[in-house]
Amino acid sequence: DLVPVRRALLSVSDKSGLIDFARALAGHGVELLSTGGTAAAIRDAGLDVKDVSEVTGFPEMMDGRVKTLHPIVHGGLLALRDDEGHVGSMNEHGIGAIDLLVVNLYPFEETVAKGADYATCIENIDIGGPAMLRSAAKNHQFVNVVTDVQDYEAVLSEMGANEGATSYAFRQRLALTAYSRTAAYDTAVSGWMAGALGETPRRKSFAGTLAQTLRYGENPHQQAAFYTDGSARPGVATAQQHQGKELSYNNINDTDAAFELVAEFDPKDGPAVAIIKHANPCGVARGATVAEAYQKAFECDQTSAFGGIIAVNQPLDGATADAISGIFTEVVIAPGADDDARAIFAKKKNLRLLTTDGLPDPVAAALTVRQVSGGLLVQDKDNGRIRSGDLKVMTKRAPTEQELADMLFAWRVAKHVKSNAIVYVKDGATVGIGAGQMSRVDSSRIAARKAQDVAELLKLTEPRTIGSAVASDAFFPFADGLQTAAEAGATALIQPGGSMRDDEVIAAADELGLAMVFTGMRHFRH
Ligand code: 93A
Repeated sequence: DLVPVRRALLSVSDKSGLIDFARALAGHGVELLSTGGTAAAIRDAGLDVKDVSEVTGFPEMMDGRVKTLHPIVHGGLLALRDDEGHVGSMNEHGIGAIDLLVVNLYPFEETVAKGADYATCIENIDIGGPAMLRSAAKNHQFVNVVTDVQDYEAVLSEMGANEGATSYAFRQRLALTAYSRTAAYDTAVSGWMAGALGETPRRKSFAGTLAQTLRYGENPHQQAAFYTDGSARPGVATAQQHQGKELSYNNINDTDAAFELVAEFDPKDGPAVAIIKHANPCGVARGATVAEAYQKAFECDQTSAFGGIIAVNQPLDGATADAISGIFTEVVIAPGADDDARAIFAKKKNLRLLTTDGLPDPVAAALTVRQVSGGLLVQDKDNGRIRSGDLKVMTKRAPTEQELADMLFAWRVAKHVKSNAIVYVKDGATVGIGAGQMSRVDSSRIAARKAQDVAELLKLTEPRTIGSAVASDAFFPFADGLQTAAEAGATALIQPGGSMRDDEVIAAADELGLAMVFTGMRHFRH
């Protein structure tokens, strides 16, 4: 199954490593064919190379849109060398076999990431390149296809070990790489197009581009990797890391949760900070300054905040960096950091600082995917938003303005807390969060208990749940969850409503003098 490499076609946008590779191929006596820019680079290096246009008898035309789309090229890639009919066609039409194809594509993903305009993105959709990759990969019985610059070395060592030939198994692996690349490329194009049209990507497959092989997964015995989907949205995938070791699987997951949550708070309405542990918030707050917002978020549950992940909705300054440096923090992510903040964090070697060009858009259309045995569950991302006008007051007492503001704040946070989620908020800061319990009343109790612990720790005269607003991600099936909240001192309650026993729950709220509103929308997060 060894096939000698005699003739190669090279057409690459990323020209790194090209000359060394071409020179080594020439050293094996391989004839080189190439397209415009690639041929020029090879020729400049003093190597012999033939232009594809000379071979096809057609010039490159239409601004390069048509340069390799020709039967002489595709016939040379696709012909079965051991088939009489195929060989006959080659002879009849003057088609020479191409044994090695070296192609990397127009940098579509990079063009999108740079924020290029629509026409520029379109022009950077490579057509001829993927067509050749697919032809060569299909014919891997005879043809070698290389699309990853990292594989140049492997090709040379394979040829070196086999007197200029390659094995079938080797060509199979190259073909797999090529098809993975064309699949990811088309995924990037369709994802971009869906974004440009404001639609949800209609993807059947969620193949991404390998961005990073991770040291391990959720646990050290699990292997893991991070794939990007080609969308250029601000977030953990596109963030710039300034310092510290590589992010881990859990870091990436938690950083994403933190940044998505804090993005719920428009920077125009003032600074907000979220602290995340195990993908759940342990403190979220607004403040007059970023530093104040951090302090308030931290005080929600300073025990849990240790080793947490912090997300901010505005650029970091020195005062905030100083405050954050008080305890061990894994990751800080923000849409920018000034020189003071950078200098202060630079002294914290283990802290990873990530900055982005903006915030995630909490109401953008997107898909979420989860794997189950035998399949994938796909749904629209929860980008539901409730405004004060959507709320229905269900109790005799209407909420005060402060209660209303705190309810809406609690509701936005609750969307990012694992169900059953209960969130107490007072004066624009969470003061108790209950997450991930199998019963709603337990979440309510845990949140109140946390607030009690904090009151003791901070030596407050009373827990801050007194006079707080409380949000529940789904309806209270019974009055007991609400009674627990009232016992903790909550005076206002926001929940979807829709329980069979809503009447009972409303009556209990009235009896306790609570103000309760229904959102009509649920925020399960399982
Ligand atoms: O515009 S194209 O889709 N039309 C083609 O026929 C074609 N053939 C190769 N782009 C095409 N290519 C791409 O050109 C290759 O995939 C490669 O990325 C690039 C190399 O161009 P040059 O050799 O001129 O630098």
